[in-house]
Amino acid sequence: MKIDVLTLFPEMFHALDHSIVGRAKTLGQVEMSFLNFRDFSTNKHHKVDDYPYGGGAGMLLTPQPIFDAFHSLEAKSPRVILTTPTGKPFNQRMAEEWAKEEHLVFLCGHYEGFDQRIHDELATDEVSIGDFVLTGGELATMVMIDATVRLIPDVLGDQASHEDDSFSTGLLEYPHYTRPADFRGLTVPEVLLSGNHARIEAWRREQSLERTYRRRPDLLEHVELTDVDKKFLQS
Ligand code: 6GU
Repeated sequence: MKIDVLTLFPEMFHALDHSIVGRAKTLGQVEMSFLNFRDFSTNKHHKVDDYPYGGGAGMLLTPQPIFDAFHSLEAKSPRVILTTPTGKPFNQRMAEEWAKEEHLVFLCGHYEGFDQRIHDELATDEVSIGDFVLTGGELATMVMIDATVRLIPDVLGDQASHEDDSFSTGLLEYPHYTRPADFRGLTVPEVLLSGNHARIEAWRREQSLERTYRRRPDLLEHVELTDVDKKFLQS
């Protein structure tokens, strides 16, 4: 996969040189480039923003530097993701779809956002990472790159490790425990030590259901519940 990021702060993206995304870069499973669109400004002071027509607070990113930076990319038919708090909320489904793409381009917003012509002419997707306002789209872009790259086949060593992820099943994940079985009197639920795989599976399903019911009841609307699930939730 190729990922191009248009940003005023390319240095921020060194965070992606670490951990699983860093390894994917080293192994050549994903290739990333970070382009500072300020370098494309034809303004003598390299200005990239201007006042909004009609008045109002704040400055807007002006079209010229972003259009020219975008058109400098070798982009056949990329998905172009514009970061904005007014976008569609990012979720695991989108990460799964994006992980299948050959080329992603991220446009990182700043100030009060982009001139609308950038949205209209360049973006294929307008995305937010949640109901809060960030100072810029860089951290949001890193969040989305991380969530997407780990789903590229072979990036996670053990393929099974994301099939059970929270949200992949539609429910939140159940609690996990590792050794020791007794840590300073804090013990692991007995069922997990039982070796009884049917009991363990049933316990995990119940824990997922209960956690989802308490923390994210909105998710339960979209999950196929078995009769056993429904009986448990009514208990
Ligand atoms: Cl994608 N950008 C900005 N600036 N703020 C956000 C966001 C994105 N998602 C949530 N808040």
